[in-house]
Amino acid sequence: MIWDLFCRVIDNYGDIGVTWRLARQLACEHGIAVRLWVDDLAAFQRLEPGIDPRAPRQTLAGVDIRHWQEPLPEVTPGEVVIEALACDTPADFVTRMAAMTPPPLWINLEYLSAEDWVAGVHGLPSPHPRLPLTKYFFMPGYDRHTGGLTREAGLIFARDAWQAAADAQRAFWSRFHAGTDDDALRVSLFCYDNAALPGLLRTWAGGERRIEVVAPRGQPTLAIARALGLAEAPPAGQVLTRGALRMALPEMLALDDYDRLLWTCDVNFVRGEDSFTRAQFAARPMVWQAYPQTEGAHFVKLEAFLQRYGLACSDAAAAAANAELWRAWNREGDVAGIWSRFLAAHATLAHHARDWAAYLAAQPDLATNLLNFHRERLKSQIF
Ligand code: TRH
Repeated sequence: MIWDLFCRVIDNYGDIGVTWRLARQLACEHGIAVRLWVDDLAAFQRLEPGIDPRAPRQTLAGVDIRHWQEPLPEVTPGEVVIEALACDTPADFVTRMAAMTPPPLWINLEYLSAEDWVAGVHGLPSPHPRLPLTKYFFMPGYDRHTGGLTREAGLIFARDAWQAAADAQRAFWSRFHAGTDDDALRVSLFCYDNAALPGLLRTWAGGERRIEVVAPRGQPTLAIARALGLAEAPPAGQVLTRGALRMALPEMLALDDYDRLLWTCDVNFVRGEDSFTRAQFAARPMVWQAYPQTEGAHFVKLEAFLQRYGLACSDAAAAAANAELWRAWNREGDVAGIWSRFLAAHATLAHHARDWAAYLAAQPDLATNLLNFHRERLKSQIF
């Protein structure tokens, strides 16, 4: 059985991060022959150093990876065709799909949101205006009425083993902070350019507790360097020290190392979709910056998640401190006083983060839900 996955990198890394995780899991855990079409192999290589950005075709982790350039080669579409994150399947491929009997199951894998309407749209059919084809909305989400979240079979076990192995964590952390202080607060920082950043760094530098930060290079690196008084970003590997703050700005980590980073930290600043999801499974307090959208649509997404996350928290004061920091961070306001309230609630928030990860892990994952969706359609012969 072949599945075709299409991924267009619109910007940043979430598109390929989400799609690659799913492709890899379908191939490795479910034995599916996955053909992954990606338009930007250079972006892919940042997350997976094993990728050759010049190769039109290569295999990694059992996935047949194709550089998406049109016209596509003359291949017969697979049994399932997924357009990830609402990218459009190429028109000639769609024509080929319509000529098959039965046609492939065609899925539009949408962006993740905690909003209530998501469950109502999940699984809905959208008939093609001209061809005998139907596309189905597949909505990732946070409850059993949605498509769920990507979660590899060994993820929770690997996280727990890592979080129990203090030596492995220390060795890993020493890659960024040589001579690490075991009492320091470990923080990962991955965000968009954010006007609240200089204030946050000042707060950290002026605080009583030593803070060791790892901020993989990307959009905010220059802003971080400037906030710390430099004209340019320092070479990767250099650690900047200001008061209680030690800031490492390494190259972007490979995808699996990024998980280890999240599992190691006391607080994870994450953004977009995939790092946010992984931080939830890391079961540590986190601060999310939603992908900025026009007309403030991201604030709606923020509130929808905060609502679910807050309701699940048994300590209202801790949930409020968390929400206050997330709101200020997303609205790019002053976070100085708010950070200390968040930190004061850290132990409770750490408990809550564990409970939340366990709640998510008790639900079927996205790949399993996709397979079940396909199986149901095979049984009923409805495509
Ligand atoms: O890069 P992003 O901002 O991606 C965004 C969002 O997905 C957004 O919803 C979408 O509309 C837009 O892309 C097009 O943030 P995100 O989703 O967290 O993706 C980052 C990926 O990079 C994720 O898969 C984790 C990975 N990553 C690493 O592999 N190594 C690293 O060092 C870091 C910081 C991230």
